[in-house]
Amino acid sequence: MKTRREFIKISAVTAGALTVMQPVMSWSPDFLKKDIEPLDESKAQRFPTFCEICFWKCAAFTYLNKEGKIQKIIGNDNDPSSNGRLCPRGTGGVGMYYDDDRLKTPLKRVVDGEGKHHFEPISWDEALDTIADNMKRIAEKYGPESMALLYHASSGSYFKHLLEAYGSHNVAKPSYAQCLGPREAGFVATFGMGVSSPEPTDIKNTQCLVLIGNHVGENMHNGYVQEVADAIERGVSIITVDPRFSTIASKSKYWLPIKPATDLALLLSWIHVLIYEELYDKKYVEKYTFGFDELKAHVKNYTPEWAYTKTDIDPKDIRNSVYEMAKASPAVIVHPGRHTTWYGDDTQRIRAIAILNALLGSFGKKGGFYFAETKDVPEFPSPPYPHPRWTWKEITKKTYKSAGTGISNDLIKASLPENKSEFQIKGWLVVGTNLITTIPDMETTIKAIKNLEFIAVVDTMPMEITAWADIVLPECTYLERYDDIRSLQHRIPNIALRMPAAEPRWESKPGWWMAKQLANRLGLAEYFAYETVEEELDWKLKKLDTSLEEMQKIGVKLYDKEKELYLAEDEDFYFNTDSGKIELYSLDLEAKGYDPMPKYTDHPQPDFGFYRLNYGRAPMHTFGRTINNPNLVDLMNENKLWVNPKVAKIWGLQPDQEIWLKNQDGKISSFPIKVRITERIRHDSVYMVHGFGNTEKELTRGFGRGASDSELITRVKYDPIMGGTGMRENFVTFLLENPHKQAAETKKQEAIS
Ligand SMILES: Nc1nc2c(c(=O)[nH]1)N[C@H]1C(S)=C(S)[C@@H](COP(=O)(O)OP(=O)(O)OC[C@H]3O[C@@H](n4cnc5c(=O)[nH]c(N)nc54)[C@H](O)[C@@H]3O)O[C@H]1N2
Ligand SMILES: Nc1nc2c(c(=O)[nH]1)N[C@H]1C(S)=C(S)[C@@H](COP(=O)(O)OP(=O)(O)OC[C@H]3O[C@@H](n4cnc5c(=O)[nH]c(N)nc54)[C@H](O)[C@@H]3O)O[C@H]1N2
Ligand code: SF4
Ligand SMILES: [Mo]
Repeated sequence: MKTRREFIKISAVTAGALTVMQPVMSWSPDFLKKDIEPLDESKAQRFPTFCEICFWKCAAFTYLNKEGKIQKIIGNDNDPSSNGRLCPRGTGGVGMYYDDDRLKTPLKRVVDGEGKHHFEPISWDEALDTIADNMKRIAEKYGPESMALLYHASSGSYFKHLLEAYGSHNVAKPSYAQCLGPREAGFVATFGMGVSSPEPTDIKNTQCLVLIGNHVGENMHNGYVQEVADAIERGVSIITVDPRFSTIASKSKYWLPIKPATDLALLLSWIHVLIYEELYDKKYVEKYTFGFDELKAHVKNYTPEWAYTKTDIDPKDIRNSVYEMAKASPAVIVHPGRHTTWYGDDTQRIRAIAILNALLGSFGKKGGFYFAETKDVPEFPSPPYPHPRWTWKEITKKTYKSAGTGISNDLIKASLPENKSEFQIKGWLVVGTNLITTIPDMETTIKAIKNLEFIAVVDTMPMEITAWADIVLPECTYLERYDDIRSLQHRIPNIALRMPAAEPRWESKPGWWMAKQLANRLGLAEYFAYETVEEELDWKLKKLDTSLEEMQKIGVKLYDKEKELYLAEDEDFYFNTDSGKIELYSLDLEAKGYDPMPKYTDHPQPDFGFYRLNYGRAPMHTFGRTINNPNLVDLMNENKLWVNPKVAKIWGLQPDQEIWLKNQDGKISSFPIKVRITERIRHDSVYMVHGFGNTEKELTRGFGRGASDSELITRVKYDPIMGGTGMRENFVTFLLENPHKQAAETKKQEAIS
């Protein structure tokens, strides 16, 4: 087995890889010391869990020390998602439990005579009664459909059940329209099935991995990083397309520093070369695909020479990189990415990626994409849900015909005062999503909130979103609670249990308990017909050939496979599309009035003196949810702005100089950000890690640290097919003096005169 040090090697670019490179991050020796603090596992008490620091949900055990206090979280060896190893954030999850800035009691917003508000602690009874009363009132006045749930925490599943029992299906997660929605829509249109999570990419067996803006190593999805680290060791050809010299770019055979927003040109030219140089998998294409001739005619003029004029990538590199893929075919993966809401034409970009995989014969083949399996978890018996008069589909599906789930930004729009349609949202339940920084164009989100009749927020921390709540409910952390059973797709079907390792601190409570309490108050008790969550889980686990007692010991259970991982030679296979084949030409998109094949369109580029705002992940943080975590703040406590040396010279910027940013719409960052001068970013862009620049003063470690990309994302490019919010068409310029000081002084002057 690999040591932790080997595992994290991929995140720290080794010295000498390239002289222009600095380590992406230096793995603090302190962190490693903390990590190898002696723990006698044989004596320690341990409780199974799965991690909530990101959505990979690695299974682990929480260990208590001799005093019975939580000391450490260690990966569960039987978990296919983590293979017994956690990423630094997962290990640092303990800090979430010990964070004294946590929400401690239910709170209510109190507005004084001058219109100023503050929060007052209240009892659980008062908090739950207030929420239930408001939900009843909204149901009577407008119908239960006018209540929406926006969630992104595991406990959200209990609230979803509550809302559906109450009569509303207006439920959305930011992981769709702000994240992986375009990828799912693009794969569904091509293969008749989405990608889902964890991505069923057969990296273990691949010979060529193509990453398009997918910055694995900074994006720390655990099992994925492990497989890529192994692939690097095996000498697999990696082709990285990224305007930024990312960690993985430094490990790649080809780094194609693409001009931002032009990926579709590159993808179409790759398709052109595969077809016109007859390098595609002819047998596979003939057997499984539909629309090859149309595709061939469509890409006729998309030559590498044409793509060069769009992408800045040398036609020689375009050809050589696609020859590399063809050589490896079918053991090649053109990775679909995960956060794919970039420029608005994102479903079509992913379509091009899907088409490339089809031409390379990699879908359903060893070293390409495997067929993943998921264990179905039975529902605890409860009455059928009432039939809602309308759902998110009425709001979303007329415009975004291929939307696969509810869309958070559409539910937000349906809450605006200017929405005069019959489909109006009047109240929100928000569970574990910091909507203010998560949904682009925060002013619209705030305007919607101001128009709501009621908003309750369930969170663990005081965050930007909790500041807008009428009622705040403090959830205990994942280390202090049960949650629904984790069932993830994988090579092997598997389930995992989360159970508490400690009592909830202060008055915090688990989400399932809150949902059940609300159900009681709403007359929906029969939907939660168990005394304790242990009873509910045990019932489900017994149907899954195990029990709560057994799962409390093992944490993860693996099941026999029922499906083959790959297509057999010449196997007939029905794809769930209109033609029953892999659609290079999409009949469904055509019928809905969209382009059946992806077309290239130019996107705006920044004006003189402006730079494209690019953002991404850092290995030791997850969005804004970790920026106050004492363990993780130790590793990185602010973000910096990556600026190309040429640009720095024009502006006379020095390393670590603090500057403010102003975007194309005049929006100015609340806080300054330090400059990091590096060749690793193109001259037309700047880059920062998302999640910093928090404006919540109660966060003693997170407040005002670095700058927030979210504040500067005021322009949104909606994907016409599935409604995703393209966020990468925002441009910023630099302010070298504190603009807020100037503004304050002007105000003072005006007051005096
Ligand atoms: N500007 C910008 N916007 C983005 C992105 C970006 O890179 N830049 N990324 C997009 C992507 S890919 C995604 S997936 C989304 C993510 O969007 P979110 O999941 O909303 O992101 P976070 O900022 O982590 O907010 C999580 C919230 O949940 C709370 N929380 C943490 N644990 C728990 C828990 O156990 N229970 C409860 N009740 N609450 C909890 C945290 O305190 C925090 O308030 O953001 C999207 N939006
Ligand atoms: N440590 C850590 N890991 C995480 C997360 C986290 O918060 N922290 N979040 C998880 C989640 S929810 C998600 S969705 C994933 C997201 O992870 P990815 O899917 O990898 O993220 P993206 O934001 O799409 O990719 C960011 C990269 O795209 C590049 N890029 C920007 N513009 C362009 C362009 O026009 N073309 C190309 N080709 N590249 C471009 C940026 O330079 C950057 O390297 O990460 C996951 N993993
Ligand atoms: S990848 Fe890291 S943060 Fe995400 S679930 Fe796994 S251990 Fe937790
Ligand atoms: Mo995401």
